[in-house]
Amino acid sequence: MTSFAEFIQQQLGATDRADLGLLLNQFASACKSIGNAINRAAFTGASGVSNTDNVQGEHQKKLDIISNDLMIGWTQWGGHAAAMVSEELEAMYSLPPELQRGRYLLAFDPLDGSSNVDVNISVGSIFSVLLAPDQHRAARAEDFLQPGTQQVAAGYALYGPSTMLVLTTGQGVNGFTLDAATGEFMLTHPAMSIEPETREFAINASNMRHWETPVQRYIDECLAGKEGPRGNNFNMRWVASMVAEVHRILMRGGVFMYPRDNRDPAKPGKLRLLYEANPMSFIVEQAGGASTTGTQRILELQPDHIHQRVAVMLGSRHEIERIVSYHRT
Ligand code: AHM
Ligand code: MG
Repeated sequence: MTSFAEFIQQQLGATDRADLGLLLNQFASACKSIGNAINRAAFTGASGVSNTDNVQGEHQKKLDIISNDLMIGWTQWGGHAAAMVSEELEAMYSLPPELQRGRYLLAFDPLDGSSNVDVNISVGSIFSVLLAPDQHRAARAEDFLQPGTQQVAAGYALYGPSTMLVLTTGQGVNGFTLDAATGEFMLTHPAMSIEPETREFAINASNMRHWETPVQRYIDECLAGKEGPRGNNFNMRWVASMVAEVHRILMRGGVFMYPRDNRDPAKPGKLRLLYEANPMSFIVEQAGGASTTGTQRILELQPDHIHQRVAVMLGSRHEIERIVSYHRT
């Protein structure tokens, strides 16, 4: 079986992106450490909330902060990172001056789905890698405002019944499972692909009364089942961890939606473009799925803020095409 390090070496070692391979190994180490911190939280006092809020005004969990520190700690020392943006940090993170800088901009959500962490339900980490536009000067926050099509790598770790790392460098999607006996991620899910058809959807239905008409129509038709216009029964799942939902979709198809709604026109959805929607959209598209706001391909959006939010609808291609068509009418 191929290890993550071997796989990366085979994919990037002989290219002009060998340094990206080294950076990706550091992400893998960070994810192992975060998984360990989650596993051991009940013993180490790392469960529960901290006394701080993040930039989104959300209460931080202690594990949010620990995961953020681990992600920065592992990825900053190897000489490949130029700067970082994290869900947990308001401003761009610049590397300490004594550390060597590289050419990659890292954006991450170190602990996604953290409302689930204290109830022992799957959570994850998400990361996106861009190239710094000008490597001769220090990186700036504006450098991160590149469309998702510019990503050179994206991945997530899923801390579930087993710990997995799923990665794309633009050459398909591959999944690795952590072998606890050796501490290595091993290639267990090569060339992952998303079924174009599905009868399973994921949406937080408690927001139903706020949805816009096309989303309401799509879900109504799914719920109408065999007797409705779709002529099929649909199943619903909602983990409230995007990583777990996207992973399920990679494994057996499905649609995940966190749409914008009518509550606050200034708030275009809940999820963040740079470190949630873009990396997940890159992975989903590389696996043959599709990803949209309802009206635009997510990967083509021009970001205007590092913590920008966006509506997200992704998964099985034929269903996403249907949802897009409902937004046109
Ligand atoms: P987080 O990054 O603060 O954990 O928020 C993102 C998460 C996603 O993983 C998940 O899809 C969504 O928020 C769940 O939202 P809700 O609590 O509305 O169900
Ligand atoms: Mg998140």
